[in-house]
Amino acid sequence: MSRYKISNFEEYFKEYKKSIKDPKKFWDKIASENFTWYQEWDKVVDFNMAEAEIKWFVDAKVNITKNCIDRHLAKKGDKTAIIFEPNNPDEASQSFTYNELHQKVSKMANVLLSQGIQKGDRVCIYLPMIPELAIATLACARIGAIHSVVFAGFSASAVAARINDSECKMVITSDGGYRGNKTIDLKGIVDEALVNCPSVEKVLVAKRTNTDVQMKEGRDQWLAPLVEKASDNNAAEIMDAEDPLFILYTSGSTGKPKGMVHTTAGYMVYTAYTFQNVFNYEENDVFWCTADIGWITGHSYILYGPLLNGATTVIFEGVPSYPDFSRFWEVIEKHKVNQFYTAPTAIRALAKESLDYVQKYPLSSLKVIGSVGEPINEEAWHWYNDHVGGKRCPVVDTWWQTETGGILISPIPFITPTKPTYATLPLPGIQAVLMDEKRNEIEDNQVVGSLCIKFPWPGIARTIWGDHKRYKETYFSTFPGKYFSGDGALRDEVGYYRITGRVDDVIIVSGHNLGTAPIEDAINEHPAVAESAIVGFPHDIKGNALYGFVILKETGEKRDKANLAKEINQHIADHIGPIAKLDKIQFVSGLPKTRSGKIMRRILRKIAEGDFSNFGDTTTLLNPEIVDEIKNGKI
Ligand code: 7RM
Repeated sequence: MSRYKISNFEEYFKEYKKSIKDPKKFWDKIASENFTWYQEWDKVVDFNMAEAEIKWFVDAKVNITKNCIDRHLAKKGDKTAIIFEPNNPDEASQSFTYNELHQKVSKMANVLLSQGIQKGDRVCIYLPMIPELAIATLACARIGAIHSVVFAGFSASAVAARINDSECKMVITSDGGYRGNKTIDLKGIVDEALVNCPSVEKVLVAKRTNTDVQMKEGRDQWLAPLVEKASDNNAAEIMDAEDPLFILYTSGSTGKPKGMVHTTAGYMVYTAYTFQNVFNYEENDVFWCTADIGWITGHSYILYGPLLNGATTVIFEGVPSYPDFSRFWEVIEKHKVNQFYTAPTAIRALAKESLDYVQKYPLSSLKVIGSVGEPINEEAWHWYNDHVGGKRCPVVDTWWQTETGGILISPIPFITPTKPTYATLPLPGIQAVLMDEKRNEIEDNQVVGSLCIKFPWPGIARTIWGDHKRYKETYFSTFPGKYFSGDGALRDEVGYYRITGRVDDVIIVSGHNLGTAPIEDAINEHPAVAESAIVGFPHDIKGNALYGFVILKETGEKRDKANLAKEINQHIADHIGPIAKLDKIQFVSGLPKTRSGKIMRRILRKIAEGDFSNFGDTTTLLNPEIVDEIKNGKI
């Protein structure tokens, strides 16, 4: 499974050129050499970007779980597939070999079939980060049911909206879940959601917390007895390459959540290829991605990417701050993790705490460390590189989206020289371009443009469930013929990309187009600052002015705020230029964040504008209480 591995920088350029010159040939070779197919394709790709119609490996037949599991059994049936690390460090961790995973997924697949689930049916999975989550997800894929995993932190109304949008027939949940020192009543939330979900016929309930829950007669069943009775013999369903594999909802800043649909073969090929190359996975390595399987990062790089490569992948139930801020480092040490993949929001939160937490652990098993989800600011990058990676592990700053299925822009470790705040170069097969407002391709360096991809890649989502028109309008209409990511980026003189934030968040000050990330980066460089977010607000002369929300480190808390504000502005003037100075600076104790850790700038913008009337959909906020604090402190 390492036939598609890139081994030096020259080879990267060679592969990249080949992939652009003849994408069909490039993906054809990767797909045919590295997977098990029931039947190969007639055509590698068929597409019409204007209509947002994309098909890969046309007419091929495949089952992704055959490739994730069965294919490895002959040679590595006894290798550990999954390590489960519980929320509470006093509870024993568990591990499952590929043989055991095969048995569990087969049994679960038979349970689903016996409960009337058929190919094409939608199954909502609302589980904490326990082994059953991985097993249920793979079991759906095995029988061709479309999984819709909903992050187990969402509220009843958010769950109901997602279930109804895709008319799920079944919900798989648990009695409860642990997260840090909290216990979450998942079954209660499901019961509340299902009052308004007519499509759901059955609910299967895993046991985790042993909480007393209500079981609705005729609808709800405990999972364990069903699994126990089920046969472990399951012939995987033969799927068409373009049969939907899953739906995953992404909130976006406006409108109802979009059910992104990923299909079988393209997603399989793309996640496997990118996992291998971006993390330089080597046999016997232990890979840990700290995301939740409820997000695309978990789908692609906890489950599918690692398992397709026969890797050992860690499923972590807990949070970075429980029982204390050393938990990540303790788990790395305990399981001798080799590749570690997390988000800037976690890195910044941990960097705020005492260095003792991280320095207690040698972390010498680490080889590659990754970042995803937001732009990683320079200070956080260095902290991660110095204190976690010990300056020996390449930092892979990976840019991608729910819609892209897998990583599109990232360094290849030990090959691409890294540069803080730059996601660096597009992976082979990815034709990235920057577009200006006049819809022309930008050739210059250091100009913010809209980041687009001008040729399809196998992992791209194919549609929005039930709303192809919205899919086409959102991603393929702004720049006709191209996929528009919604993100802004800069390109340097060697062609490295730096993501500057969502283009909706770009602020034009006196005619200058400044991304949010580079300015926040400069603010965060101030020694007293832990984190920041900037937004624009209307200004008579400049058009827009900048409003900064700043979280201080403990040292900063003790200082005179007026002086600090001056220093921060001086800092910005020195690092970017006086043009980027903030008109207003408000010190806050936190920033409104989505449950996946991204700053919700939309709310900050409203506050900066003094418009407290309607903050839009705030159900995906992790910390709604912070909104009032910020509102009340507005300057
Ligand atoms: C994987 C994921 C997608 C949005 C995307 C960006 C932002 C993600 C980076 C990043 C700068 C990165 N999927 N984003 N990775 N920005 N550098 N390395 O996060 O659908 O939940 O979010 O996240 O704005 O469009 S997502």
